[in-house]
Amino acid sequence: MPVTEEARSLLKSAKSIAVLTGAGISAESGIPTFRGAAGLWKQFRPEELATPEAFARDPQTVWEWYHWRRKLIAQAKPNAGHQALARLEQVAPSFTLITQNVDGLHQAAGSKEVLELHGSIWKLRCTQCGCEWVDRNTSESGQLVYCQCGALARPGVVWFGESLPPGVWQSAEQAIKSCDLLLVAGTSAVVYPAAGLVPLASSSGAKVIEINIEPSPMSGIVNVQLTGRAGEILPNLIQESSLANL
Ligand code: BV8
Ligand code: ZN
Repeated sequence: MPVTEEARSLLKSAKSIAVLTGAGISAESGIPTFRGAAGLWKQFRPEELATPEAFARDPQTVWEWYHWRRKLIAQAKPNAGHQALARLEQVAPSFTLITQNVDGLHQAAGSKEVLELHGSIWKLRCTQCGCEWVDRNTSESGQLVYCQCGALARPGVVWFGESLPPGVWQSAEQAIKSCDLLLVAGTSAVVYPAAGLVPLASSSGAKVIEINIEPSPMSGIVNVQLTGRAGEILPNLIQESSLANL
């Protein structure tokens, strides 16, 4: 699907750009999405794994799932979609990247400021003393990890029923309310409150461009729908010619 002239001119005239990404932008890096045909949730059910109750009930199983995902992500490289957004951050007058992903691939592609709404799979948090640290160890055989205080550590991600990190959420909302262009790439837009950022942008007066291989529940309210893979569309959209006036 070619990038339309309308999308190019919206990007060219944008003064403040916000981007919201989901698992679809990492699909071309080999990381399974959650709800697609081969999605992670097909083999598992989120309620059984991505909730504090699941971890309290069976920490070993939940941890083994995250350990399996950490090993997979550790092998993954950022793709052209991640790289195009890192380039856009360099040239846009005002730019905020908001992601639902926990894989860290935007940072690996060179994005400097990334708002991780759902935390990071590379962070661990103590279940008792609240200590949080980066842990990139994927060699162990999925053994549970413990904090220095002796309590069990958990993945530093936001599970269903848990609040998003307050500061991160506020910054994301602020960026959405003040942007004049929102790019939404690779999200099924079914998880809230993250998905609510799309109508919030639109009601705040921004134009919205959706990049997805298929329609989402938000497709009805976006200004431009670019159907195709983010790894192809984003570099095409964010090429020099579109950035002339940025
Ligand atoms: C909360 C953990 C309450 C980390 C995840 C209304 C308001 C508030 C909450 C709710 C609400 N309604 C319901 C809720 C509860 C719940 C929720 O939204 N449930 C849904 C399922 C109905 N929300 C919550 O529980 C949130 N917490 O609000 O707490 C609260 C409030 C105050 C005080 C206390 C409590 C927490 C939500 C976060 C849950 N954690 N993951 C991890 O393990 O990863 S969610 C999970 O889904 C991932 O984080 C992921 O990021 C997220 C969204 O999925 P997507 O990224 O969109 O991925 P998906 O596979 O779904 O779609 C991929 C898309 O890409 C598809 O559209 C596909 O077509 C496209 N695609 C594929 N390939 C490509 C592509 N596009 C382009 N190119 C390609 N190549
Ligand atoms: Zn501790």
